[in-house]
Formats: sequence, C-alpha cells, structure tokens
Amino acid sequence: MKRIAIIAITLAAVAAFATLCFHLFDFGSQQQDKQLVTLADDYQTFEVKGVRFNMVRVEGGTFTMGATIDDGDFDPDEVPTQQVTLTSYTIGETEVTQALWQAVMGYLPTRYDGDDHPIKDVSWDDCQQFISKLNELTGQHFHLPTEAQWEFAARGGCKSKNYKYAGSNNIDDVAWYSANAWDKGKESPDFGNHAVGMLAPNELGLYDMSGNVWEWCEDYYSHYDGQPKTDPAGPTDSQGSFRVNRGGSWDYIATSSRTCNRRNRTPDFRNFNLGLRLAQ
Ligand SMILES: [Ca+2]
Ligand SMILES: [Ca+2]
Repeated sequence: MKRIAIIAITLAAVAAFATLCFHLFDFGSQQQDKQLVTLADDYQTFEVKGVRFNMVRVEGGTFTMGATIDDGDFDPDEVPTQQVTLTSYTIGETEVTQALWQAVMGYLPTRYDGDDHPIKDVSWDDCQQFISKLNELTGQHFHLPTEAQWEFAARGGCKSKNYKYAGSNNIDDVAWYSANAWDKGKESPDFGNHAVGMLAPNELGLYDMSGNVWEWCEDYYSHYDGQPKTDPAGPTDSQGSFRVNRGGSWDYIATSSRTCNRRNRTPDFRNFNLGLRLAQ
C-alpha cells in the first residue's frame, strides 16, 4: 500500500513539473494570445453589456498646438501654431472597438475583423448616434474629443516628451501605417487594421493614436489663427461643412500619423480606415 502511494505521489510530481515546463517555455502560443496591457496611471473602467473599456484621465494644461517639430515635415494647415489651454478631461485608452459598437448599437456597419479591432466605416453622424446610445446606457456624457483634446492627448499631455508620433519618434514602435501594414500585401496577416493596443502606448498610456484607423474629432475643420485659446471647440456655426480626422491609418504613409497632422471629411463620409475614440 505504502509503495503504491509513493509511486502515485512521484507520478503526480512529474506531471506537475511537466505542466510547469510547458507553460514556462510555451512562448509561441503566448504571443498569439497577446493582449492589451493597461499602463495608464489614472483611468476608469466602464462596462456595457459585458464589454469593458478604459477612459484615461488627462490632466489639463497649456500647450502649443500645431507644427512645433522643426524638421519641415508638416502641412500648411498646421501653422500658425497657437497656445491652447485645456481643462482636465478623459479620453479612451484605445479606439472604440467593434465589440463595443456591437454592444451599444446591436449591429456592425462593417466587416467583422475581431472583437478587439477598431470599428470602421462609421460616419461622424453615425458616431453621434453611437455616443448618444452609449450615454443612455451608461448615464455618462461621452463625446468625440475636440481636435485640441485629441492633439494634447496624442502628445502625451503634461507628460509629453515631444515625440513626432504618439509615444515615439520611431513610428514602428507605436503605429500601424503603410510600411508595416498596407505594404505587406493582401496575403500578409499584417495587411489591414490590427487589434487595439498591440504596439507601445504613448506617455499617457494611450494606444494607436498614431495609425491603425483615423479618428473623428468633434470640431468643424478650420484654419488656425495663431491666437491663444481656452478649451477651443472649432467654429460654432456652419462655417465649416467638414469635420476633423486625426492620427493617420494603416494604409497611409508615416507623415499622416504625426500628432500635429490634420485632415477633414464631410460628416456623412465613411471608410474602411476611419473610426473614433471617446472623450468625456
Ligand atoms: Ca488611430
Ligand atoms: Ca494634413
């Protein structure tokens, strides 16, 4: 009896050791299961129908908005630069995911890429409907970031290290853009948008502000006038018929992913490379 017990204990110990080794050295499958790691210091988690997302606090401050990196790589609409002061706010740790859009709206307006992939093919008008429903469900007051809120957050807020892209001067660290996604070709697994949060975050712990999908901002698009501003929200009347997009995307070249870069589209425009991020 005693001998059987010793054999059983030995077998159990061998099995446990083998399992431990399997997990310790099973790098391959861990890489496939890569998940977003939250690195933000101050954030709040919300949940809608089982889908969780984090809003990161951005401490208010004053910054120079526009082309401040003096290497000639900017567009005419990024100057004159202007001093902007912002009240504290929160912004999404990631782009809004397909899972969150589905949970709130009950439908997907686009091809399903994966729960953790960014929603796309949504117009500015669609985003307003989504946010309105999300606010009903959560009792919160989410909105699209203003263009100034977007840029300040992309630059790292008060923790900014003045990088050219959101979180690095080396775009490959932080962004899915043409060279590491589109140019890989349709047969490559890297062709297309990527699950959010797979590359390095910026100084505030925000992911994919450069690249992956472009992001709608709340404001009408207008030219900078160089005057200091507090909590600017763009033109208030119908001076503009275009809304701002920021951050570049997986099919655009590196310069599009600069934190200062701007573009504009009509509010009914939809595309496979354009989504959104929440603010509050
Ligand atoms: Ca993005
Ligand atoms: Ca531009």
